[in-house]
Amino acid sequence: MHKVEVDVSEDLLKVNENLAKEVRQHLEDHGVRAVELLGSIGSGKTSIIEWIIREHGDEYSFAVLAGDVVSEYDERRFKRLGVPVVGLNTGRECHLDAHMVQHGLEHLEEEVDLDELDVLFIENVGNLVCPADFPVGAHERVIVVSATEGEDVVGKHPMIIREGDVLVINKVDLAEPCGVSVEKMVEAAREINPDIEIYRTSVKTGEGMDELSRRLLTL
Ligand SMILES: Nc1nc2c(ncn2[C@@H]2O[C@H](COP(=O)(O)OP(=O)(O)O)[C@@H](O)[C@H]2O)c(=O)[nH]1
Ligand SMILES: [Mg+2]
Repeated sequence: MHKVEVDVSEDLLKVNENLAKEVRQHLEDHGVRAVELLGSIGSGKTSIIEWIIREHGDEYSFAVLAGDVVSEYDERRFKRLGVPVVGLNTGRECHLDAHMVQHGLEHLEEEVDLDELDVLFIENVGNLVCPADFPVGAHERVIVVSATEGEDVVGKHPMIIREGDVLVINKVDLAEPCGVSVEKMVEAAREINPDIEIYRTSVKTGEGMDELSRRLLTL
């Protein structure tokens, strides 16, 4: 069997990396901490952000950049929480890039003064492959997988696991009915990236959510 590997142009990656640094600097100039969530569609990214905003909206000032290929579902969900949100539709692209985030921030700044924000959540497009090479300037890259995706989901996506600061294994309430061992997912992740910090959560039951929030909101 032939294996064909496709390299994304190094120039393109370099341009993105430089823009990501600019985004990060701009956010830091205004004292904003940015947390990016990456993972498959349905893993629970929006639910996790919603939970944190509901629980901590009194203590912190939040805003969201909601990435999606075409739809506005998530943008509407965040709007219902009353936080400033900008939707970023990528069209045919399967990931956000720093350029899009820079534009998103310009729109956000029409709505809110960055100096008044504490935390910016960036929800990337639902995909565990494409975003790996495209940092967007966030302080933390949080990979969200769910127990319902099966034990192999971690081992099948080593590139993104290597890029992550934090791994969330969500929907642990459904691990048993799905016959999935969360511990095997943890082991697979540790093998790929021994430094990644791992949280086991259920947005449904609240399990692990306080610990995760504390970690993500540490300023
Ligand atoms: N049982 C269970 N369902 C969850 C959990 N987290 C999210 N969901 C559900 O999974 C679906 C997809 O969640 P969503 O946050 O939209 O995923 P996203 O595509 O990653 O943003 C929704 O119906 C959520 O209610 C969880 O921990 N347990
Ligand atoms: Mg979502």
